[in-house]
Amino acid sequence: MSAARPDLTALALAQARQALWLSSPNPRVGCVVCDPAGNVLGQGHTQRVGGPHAEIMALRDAAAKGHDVRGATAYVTLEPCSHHGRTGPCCDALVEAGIGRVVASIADPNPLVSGQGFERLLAAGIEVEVGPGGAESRELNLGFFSRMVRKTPWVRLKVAASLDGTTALEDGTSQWITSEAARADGHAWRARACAVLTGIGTVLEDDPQLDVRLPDAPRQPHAVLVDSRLELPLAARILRPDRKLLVYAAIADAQKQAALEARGATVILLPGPGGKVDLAAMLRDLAQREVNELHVEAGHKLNGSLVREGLVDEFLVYLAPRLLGPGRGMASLAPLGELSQAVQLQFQSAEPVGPDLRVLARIPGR
Ligand code: AOF
Ligand code: ZN
Repeated sequence: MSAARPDLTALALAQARQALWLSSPNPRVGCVVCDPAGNVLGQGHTQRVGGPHAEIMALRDAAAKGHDVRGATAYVTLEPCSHHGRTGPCCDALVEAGIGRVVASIADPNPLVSGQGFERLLAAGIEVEVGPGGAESRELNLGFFSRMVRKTPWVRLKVAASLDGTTALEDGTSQWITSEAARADGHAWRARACAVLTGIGTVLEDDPQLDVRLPDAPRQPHAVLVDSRLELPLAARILRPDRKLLVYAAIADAQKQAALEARGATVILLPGPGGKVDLAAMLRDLAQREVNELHVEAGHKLNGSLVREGLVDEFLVYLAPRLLGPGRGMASLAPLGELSQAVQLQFQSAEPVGPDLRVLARIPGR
């Protein structure tokens, strides 16, 4: 067996990245089919949910170019699927096409597939190698892996703050702390999420739309609202006929629920302690609704609850080069008795975005 070529794995990963805004809740997968000499015959990536997977796109691309793929190698960034989901099994398509060898980055964590895809390929006499590009593929699909393995979405909390950590003035004024460039970058992070979450406090104060306003965004993430007492005004901009809105409440109000549902929203009752929504249960429910990456843009109170309950995996923080002095922080936490009680994070990256800085930090081990 010849060694897997890093350049072809890199090409398959580049294909997978093209599905970043497109394929959710399906994973972002890329596939490159090449001849034994390494010449690329076809390539492709996962399409919209319900559409073809990466392998099918690559095989179609090769066919459209008139290439014979018998005996060819397929580089694919996830284990080819073996199940009948919304589409047919990619394994069967690879076998039928006469592919001789598969280099896969990582096993599919979906229990319907995991391991069985490789077994089916091996049973058909196809050579299988697993591993090249595995870490990159997992990172690109951290929401999909989280939903499949932990049964909860990957939770990314976005805030815009001054350099001294203030996210809003005492009266709630927060528009606009960071630059236009940082706001556009924030939209790109919304675009990759399956859903954008906020709280009723933010809706009543700012009336946000929480959609993606970028010209080339192929789909809109769902909107999710934590609204314990169902206070959402029927005229709120988050409530739109063309977009899915999930409202999590703690207290039943049949009349209000009916009014919201008549406008297309889905109301879910998940009461927790203190008349508030059970946030951990909400995340489990969102995972069941196929939410991989959850993008949180909320106020300091809901942020604080999510952080205190250990439900945030990653912080996406835009820092503006200005000082605002005392005001609201990123997340209201109880005062610490000692430093050892701090929420410990690990920096992933820090990059300039226009005049601002974008900092990514993770809870270690997530
Ligand atoms: C692949 N290649 O490009 C992707 C895969 O409902 P379906 O038929 O679209 O199947 C969705 C499942 O297929 C998904 O949960 C994951 O296990 C796998 N995704 N598999 O071979 C791909 N996107
Ligand atoms: Zn597939």
